[in-house]
Amino acid sequence: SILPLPTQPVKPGTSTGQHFWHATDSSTGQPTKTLDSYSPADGQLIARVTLTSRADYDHVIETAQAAFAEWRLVPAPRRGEIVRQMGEQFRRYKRELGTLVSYEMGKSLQEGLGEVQEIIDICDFAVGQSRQLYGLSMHSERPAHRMLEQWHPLGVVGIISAFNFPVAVWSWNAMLAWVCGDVCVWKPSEKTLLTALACQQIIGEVLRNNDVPEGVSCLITGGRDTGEWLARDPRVALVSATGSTRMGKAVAETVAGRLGKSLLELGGNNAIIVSEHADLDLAIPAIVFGAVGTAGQRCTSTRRIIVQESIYDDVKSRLKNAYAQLRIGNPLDESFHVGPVIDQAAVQSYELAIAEIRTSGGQFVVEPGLIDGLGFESGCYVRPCVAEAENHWPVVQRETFAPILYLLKYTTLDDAIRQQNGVPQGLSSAIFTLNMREAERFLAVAGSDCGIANVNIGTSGAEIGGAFGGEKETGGGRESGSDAWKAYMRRQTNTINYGTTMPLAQGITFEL
Ligand code: UN1
Repeated sequence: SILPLPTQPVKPGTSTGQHFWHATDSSTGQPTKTLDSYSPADGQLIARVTLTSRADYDHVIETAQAAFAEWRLVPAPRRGEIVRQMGEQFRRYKRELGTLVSYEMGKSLQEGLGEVQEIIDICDFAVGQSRQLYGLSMHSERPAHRMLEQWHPLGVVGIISAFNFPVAVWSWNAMLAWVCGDVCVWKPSEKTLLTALACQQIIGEVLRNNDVPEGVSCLITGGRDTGEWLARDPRVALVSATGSTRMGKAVAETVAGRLGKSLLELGGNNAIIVSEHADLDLAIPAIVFGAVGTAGQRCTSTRRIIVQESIYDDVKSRLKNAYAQLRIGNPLDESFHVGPVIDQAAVQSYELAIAEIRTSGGQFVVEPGLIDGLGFESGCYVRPCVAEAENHWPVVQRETFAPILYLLKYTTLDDAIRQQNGVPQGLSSAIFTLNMREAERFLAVAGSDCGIANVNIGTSGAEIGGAFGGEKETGGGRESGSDAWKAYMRRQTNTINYGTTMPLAQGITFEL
């Protein structure tokens, strides 16, 4: 069920919600600002959330710093046990949270549930990781010396997350950061505040039951300014930011200006190469899910398909048929495949891109348009569309967060790979082929330049076990599985002399 509408403004705070519940700004005595959350599904106001003032922000960071001094001393496997209990909580509330994600963000209920499953999966992963924060040991060049490396936590980790995965991306960061011994300050997208508050509530019980110090899990709310506070703040050791390339560049520059660490997950412009050796019965559903899933608002959404010329017309007509079967409507109703985009601004950027495709000379294979009438009153429902385009067009080169798929043609595989790589972004990519040589060339050094490269599956829907992220304007960060945990820790190299002499490295002699 959907959480009831708040009768009182909902206010953010730290993990147990004991702090920062005042109705006035503590420094100025002025009433605090609030932000409204509307569902794009039906246009309803679903929450009114107090924004974090600068004074409250400073209090949050101080609380987080104090919590870090204690939390880092808790043995990592014990921290993992607490994350395990959080995973249990998310299992318990999967339906409720998945429903809220779907209602507040607009993705289909199936995808909302899938997002909560990603949280559960990363919790399980992090529990195991908590016993595997391995450092290497080395052989010293000096006698009676030992060398090793250890991984220590960083401190306060700032997490800036986007509306499109309002809870999963937070959990990739937070669950790993916690087992690593860090404390987290989360600034969710201002478009999906209620799901963020729900996550704090869901884990709050675990934090209280385990006497976790206040400040290990903090939530701050606000827009760009609030994100900038994190980026500028030398008390924040790592800023992990997910969102647009524009936002990421601003964060990266600011954080680099104080020589802080940043971890960036920015835009994608993901393509699928469809070879003449493809099994189209696999390729078509993968393309359609990749392009219309989350209404084209995943950073991994399929935005371009690059099709071998001999099968181009066949793929085009199959896509036309597949799109004709798409049902668009309220995301909570499981008979629909596609829900709304997040808000009116997203509708505008969809319309802008459509106009630009037309002026560039693009032909629509599946027509775009806004949907209105009964059930579509929010004004956020758009038709997923497919346009024949050329890779170099500016509109194709940029990431429009909407269900628009560009159809491109290729002759040779080299040409296909050139087009696939020929965009500023480098997140996800795929090839559909049953030809082993083609698949291997795509994955090889001169193949895809993306952080994710798949064979016979689509560009979206990565599993949490792999490192997630991409190159070029995608920002270079890696989150989630593999050894992504290292980004949340600092490496310390130790050399220990257990002998009775003081030899120097590199054979240098120094006698007194
Ligand atoms: C994102 O869009 O920011 O691979 C994350 C996927 C999801 C995560 C997407 N597991 O599509």
